[in-house]
Amino acid sequence: GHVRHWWKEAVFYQVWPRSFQDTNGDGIGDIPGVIARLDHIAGLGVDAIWLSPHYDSPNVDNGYDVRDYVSVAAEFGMMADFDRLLAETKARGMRLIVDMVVNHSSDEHAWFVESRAARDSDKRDFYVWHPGREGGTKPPNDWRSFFGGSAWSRDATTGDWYMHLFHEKQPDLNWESAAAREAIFEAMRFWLDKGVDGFRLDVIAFVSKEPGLPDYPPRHRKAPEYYHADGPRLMEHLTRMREEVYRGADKVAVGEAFGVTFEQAARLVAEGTGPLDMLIHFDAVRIDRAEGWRWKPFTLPDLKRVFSEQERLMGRTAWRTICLSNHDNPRLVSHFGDTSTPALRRRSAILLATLILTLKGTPFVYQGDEIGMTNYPFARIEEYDDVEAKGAWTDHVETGAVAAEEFLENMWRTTRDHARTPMQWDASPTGGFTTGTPWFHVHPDVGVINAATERADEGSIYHGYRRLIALRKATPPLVYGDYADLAPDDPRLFVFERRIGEEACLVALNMSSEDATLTVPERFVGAAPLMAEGAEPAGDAAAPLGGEIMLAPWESRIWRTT
Ligand code: TEU
Ligand code: CA
Repeated sequence: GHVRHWWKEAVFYQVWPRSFQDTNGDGIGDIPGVIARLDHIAGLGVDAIWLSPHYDSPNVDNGYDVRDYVSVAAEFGMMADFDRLLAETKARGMRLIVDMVVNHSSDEHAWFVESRAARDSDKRDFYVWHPGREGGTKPPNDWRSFFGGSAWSRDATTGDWYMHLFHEKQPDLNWESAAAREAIFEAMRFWLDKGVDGFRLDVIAFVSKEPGLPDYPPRHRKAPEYYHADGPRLMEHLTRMREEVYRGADKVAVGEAFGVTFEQAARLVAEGTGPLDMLIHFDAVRIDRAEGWRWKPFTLPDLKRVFSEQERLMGRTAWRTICLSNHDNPRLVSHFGDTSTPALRRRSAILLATLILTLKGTPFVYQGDEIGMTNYPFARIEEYDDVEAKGAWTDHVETGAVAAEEFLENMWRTTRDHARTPMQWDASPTGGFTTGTPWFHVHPDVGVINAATERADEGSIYHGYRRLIALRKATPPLVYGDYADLAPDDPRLFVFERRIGEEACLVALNMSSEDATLTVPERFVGAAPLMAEGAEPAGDAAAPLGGEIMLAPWESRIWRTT
């Protein structure tokens, strides 16, 4: 079985500080705001917080462009505020991990300012510089930025080109340089020395670039993330990071695994030997994604197959996360649930909570999903904030390749901006997020969907999360149990078991808007109900399990062998 670790048993809650809670009326969430809302987070029973970037940044990519790795953004507060956040988090029995964005920095980072100044600058090799093709006028290769355009920009000072897999204001750091690596590691040690419990490592699989910087191999043109995530020195760089930064401490390293296959993941997080502890996978959350911003339909069997494949390839030798929403993806209930009526929204949100808290892996809850926040009704491109949305618009609509209407339909389904509207704390027009003008649109449904309403109602989504988190903690098979899908082809039901020897749980979720019949596997006949949400009639839920049972639309149930 799996070796026990705190981070395998923990439930994480992600805070995206810009939109969490403002305390000084400037319309921007801040660290004192996170502190003010710690009881909301702790009230769920979560164990750890992942704080999205809190560093000084020009905010081209909302903090994922770091100007100074050992600072706190002025708009978020001061270092003393961060220290207080850490202390107050620990005082509530929770841990805190911070986001490290070290595949790239901001172009305004002092390292890059120095690097670009001259070819013989001391920091030249901190970044990836290359002369252009065709007399320097064309980029060194055909790599694309994930935010649109080429992955290379020509710098006027020397005429050389620098690489940026994201925005041109996010130059890629050169992990081939020992001095650059050491500078990165020093910044990481600064936060560990303060007492943070580890890192979420942004696009960490991209740090090893293909030597010689060739054009994309043809098979990788459509999804270059798989190419960038498979550089030849990735394992070496991460192993060195583990040794020099973590130094054996029981702190967690959560890698973001954009472009990492399950086979590769099994090596990166191999129990006991992998340089990382777990990875945030994209296979499920991007199940409905064609390339980039394009949406494509999916079926429930497609989604279920992801988790079976993961069990097959990562099985008992590598740990994983369950992350079906974050600041880069649509709202959980809009994405995978049913928002057609308030009752179905509530029921399907609780079903999705059940799913992420009972699948195998460490669950990540994203701010606002615990109160059932939904996608924002973006209509025009001007209403978006995200650099990714704007870059895609430039590449596809402004070039005439795609009609505006088609683009906007797809973008609405896939945009990261859904996750970035302010937290809805109460029913007031700014949702209690700020007393000033919010930096980004407050969702028009704030009068109905907000934390105050949720906390006052025992049957709410918030309390559903709270009960499920408690249930998970009290039920070992839900943490360490093996995973098996019991009805992989069923188009409506997601039915799986979690098992440690004779001790097992059966989870049955009706992920459809129609009734569905569950044929109870022999070994679960007589099992005791642990949880029932949305059962009709409610009385049914208390009976021991047997024969066939009917699940109402978006009903979720859990049983345990006795
Ligand atoms: O995101 C990784 C990433 O590349 C995708 O998740 C991204 O959302 C995009 O859709 C790719 O098409 C991480 C951060 O989570 C994200 O917020 C940053 O913008 C990105 O890295 C760059 O730092
Ligand atoms: Ca503020």
